[in-house]
Amino acid sequence: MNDKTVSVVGLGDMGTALADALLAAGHRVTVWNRTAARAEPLVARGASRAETAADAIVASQLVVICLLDYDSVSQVLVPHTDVLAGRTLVNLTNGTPGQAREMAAWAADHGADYLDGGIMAVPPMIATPEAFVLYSGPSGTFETWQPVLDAFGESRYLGDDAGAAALQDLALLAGMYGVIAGSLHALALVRSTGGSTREFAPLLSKWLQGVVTWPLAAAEQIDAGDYGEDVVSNLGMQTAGFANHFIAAEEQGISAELLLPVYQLMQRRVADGRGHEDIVGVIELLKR
Ligand code: FVH
Repeated sequence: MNDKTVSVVGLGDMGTALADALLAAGHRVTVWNRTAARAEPLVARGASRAETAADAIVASQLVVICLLDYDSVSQVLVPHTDVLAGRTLVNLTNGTPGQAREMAAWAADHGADYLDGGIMAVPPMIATPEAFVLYSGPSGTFETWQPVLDAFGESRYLGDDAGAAALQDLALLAGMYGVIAGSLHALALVRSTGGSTREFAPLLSKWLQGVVTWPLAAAEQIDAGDYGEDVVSNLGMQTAGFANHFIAAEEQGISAELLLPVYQLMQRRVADGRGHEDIVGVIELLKR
């Protein structure tokens, strides 16, 4: 075992990128993947292949795990509880806050330190300035391993609640999927005319640049619990205009199903007498 040795368990697109980043940073890297052949390119680039997941865990004090989902993490780790003591597991598999907290408690039961993480990058972005990775778990564990983890991109520590990284990961992805959903509708509408989406896309992109700061002002209102009185571009006006999306979609022969849930919430808020407020107030309907 060596300070500079890191094990990577899971060599899909992301695990491979992580292992490559560690190699590039000068670490000795031991890799394991269920389908052994996926380790071969990394071995050619200098990694050592572990025959079993247990061998990979034993090989390094720091074990980075990047598998498809938490079920696969359990399937890989649970048979090897006897070799976990003294190791630090950094689980970068996408999951929920609850799954992360459960995994952290399970790891502690077996004598392992645990950090959960959310990778905010696609594989080609790993080890570039655009990549950032969210981490949560014990601060001492993060501080110990941050110099190694920085190889993946900017490391952002969110506190000792193991679920914090998964929560913010999912929150950021939700924002992304909202933009994707709206953009898909926009592009479908343009395509329905027989027009070129390629010609339209730069205009859509320019329009969206103006929307990227929207969460900053929205957050101010949410924290204050104040959605304004008789605001400009109020919810009532926006809801009246929103109906045109459905009429236009019908006229153009496309489905408006990506927009329907937002419209229904806007209508409910107006029905609650909040039409004079900002659209941000719709967030109150998302409480359960
Ligand atoms: N790729 C991306 O754009 C995103 C970026 C943000 C973070 N995500 C999350 O990263 C996790 C891994 O994603 P990935 O891109 O590496 O995914 P795949 O290329 O599909 O590789 C999946 C690996 O998981 C292994 N695996 C699946 N099931 C099992 C199992 N039951 N037992 C053991 N290993 C399993 C699979 O092995 P194999 O099929 O090659 O044998 C791959 O190593 C993921 O949470 C993303 O949400 C990526």
